[in-house]
Amino acid sequence: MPFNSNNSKITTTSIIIYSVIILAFSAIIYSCATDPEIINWYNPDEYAAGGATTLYEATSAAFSTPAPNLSASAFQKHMEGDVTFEATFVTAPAPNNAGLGPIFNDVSCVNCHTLDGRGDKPSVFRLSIPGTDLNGGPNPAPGFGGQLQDKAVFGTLAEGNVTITYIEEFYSYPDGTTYSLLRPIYTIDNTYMPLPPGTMLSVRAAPPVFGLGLLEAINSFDIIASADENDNNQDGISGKVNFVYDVVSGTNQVGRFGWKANQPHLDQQTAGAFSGDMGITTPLFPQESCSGQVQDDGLGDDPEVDAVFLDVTSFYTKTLAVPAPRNLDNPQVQKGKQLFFEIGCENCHRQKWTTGVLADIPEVSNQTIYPYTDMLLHDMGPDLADNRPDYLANGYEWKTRPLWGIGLTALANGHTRFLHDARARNLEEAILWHGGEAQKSADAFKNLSATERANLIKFLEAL
Ligand code: HEC
Ligand code: HEC
Ligand SMILES: [Ca+2]
Ligand SMILES: [Ca+2]
Ligand SMILES: [Ca+2]
Repeated sequence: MPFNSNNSKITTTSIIIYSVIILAFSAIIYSCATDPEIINWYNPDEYAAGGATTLYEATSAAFSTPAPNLSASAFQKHMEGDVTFEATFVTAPAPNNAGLGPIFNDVSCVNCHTLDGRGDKPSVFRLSIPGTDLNGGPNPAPGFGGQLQDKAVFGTLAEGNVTITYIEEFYSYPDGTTYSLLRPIYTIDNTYMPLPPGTMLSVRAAPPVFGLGLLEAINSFDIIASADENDNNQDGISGKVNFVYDVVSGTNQVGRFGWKANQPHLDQQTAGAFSGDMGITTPLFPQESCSGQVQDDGLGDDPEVDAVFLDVTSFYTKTLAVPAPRNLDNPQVQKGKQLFFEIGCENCHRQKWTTGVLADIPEVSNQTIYPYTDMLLHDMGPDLADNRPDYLANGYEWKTRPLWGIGLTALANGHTRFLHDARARNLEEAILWHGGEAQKSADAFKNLSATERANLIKFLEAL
């Protein structure tokens, strides 16, 4: 039927009618939302936290299981990546996995990413001096580069090591309940040559590596659209996109991975780990991390692992299953979830996204997911600050961590250390360290009753 003015009039009228109906419904929903007795915070859809990649078994393998929807060939590739992720590298010459070092932080991916989950202590020590490199990234410290390698192969010196001292500080909630936090103090010792003046240090623990293909599949435009750098909506939250150098395209792209969103995609994150953390050259980073320094052996460096090895390792991190939440129908969990929204946690830990298309991986494409991150940088205040800029992230800013699977950390990783440097001994301490843009939210948490705080933690433990 052709369009005519009469037709559009009908359309206008029906829009008005629909609007009235929608308004009426909204009013009903709103009145429910304000009544804690009536509202139901249970939505069974949320069990599928990773869409079709979700794993519905809460076991110690919760972080290290292939996505159940992988095709036969994708599964095969994933299993090859499982082997390379666990491969222990050794000094060359050797028949397999040779090329470790000359300087490094650890010998395999899995040694830091325990069971594909998180480390219980810092394992990577980023360094830089004021200024930026040619691409706007951290300015390498002369003689040390962008990272302090605290281990070395025979005949080479480690660049130094980081000593951690914790000071226990005691506080109390407004209701009188006491708690303590461990404030870390970092010192760089035993450097193989003097550190350049003004060297800045950022200490980081290994985050979990499941669900990351989904996060890579989120459309850049959606992330950019959700930023609010100047806090135009005046909610006190000014999420900001990091734009970081992409060695594949030679352009700056949306940063997604690392505690400061300093890596644009998993291929580069993985190649960066081989290079910086293990001293393994790849086609993406064909030079040793100590290239140009006094300990550079001057060898051509091959690369030590080829494009296929790199690709399957990266693919592995793109295709691990996301563990499903548990007990979402529990009344205390529902109350905790309501509080999570009410005191503003969800303003940063954004519950829901729909992924776009990740080339060649339909399994993570077009999925509805519940990662609880906005993928953006936030000022987290002076207590969490590392005072070391990383591309557009300043010394106070960190990327909102995804919270999916976080309740399984004890079961799957055998510890409950959280935050970028693993200083928090449990979920409660992780919240209590929040400052800056999250100060209001953290204060609201402190002002809850003990039962409400416990319910909020129960909700996190259900994720
Ligand atoms: C020495 C310890 C260590 C080793 C070895 C290591 N990693 Fe990591 N990994 C880390 C740390 C620490 C971070 C956070 C880095 C940052 O914030 O800049 C990280 C971050 C990551 C991330 C980003 C996760 C996220 O949610 O943002 C991925 C993916 C990853 N590593 C994969 C690997 C792979 C693959 C290997 C082996 C090639 C590897 N890692 C080796 C410690 C390590
Ligand atoms: C302003 C944004 C913001 C708000 C609001 C916020 N968070 Fe966070 N959250 C972050 C960032 C950024 C990190 C990572 C900080 C770091 O590691 O130094 C984080 C880390 C966490 C962690 C540790 C995650 C991990 O992987 O180690 C937990 C748990 C957490 N937040 C829970 C909460 C809860 C509960 C609330 C509400 C009381 C909340 N957050 C409010 C931004 C926010
Ligand atoms: Ca090497
Ligand atoms: Ca170095
Ligand atoms: Ca805002």
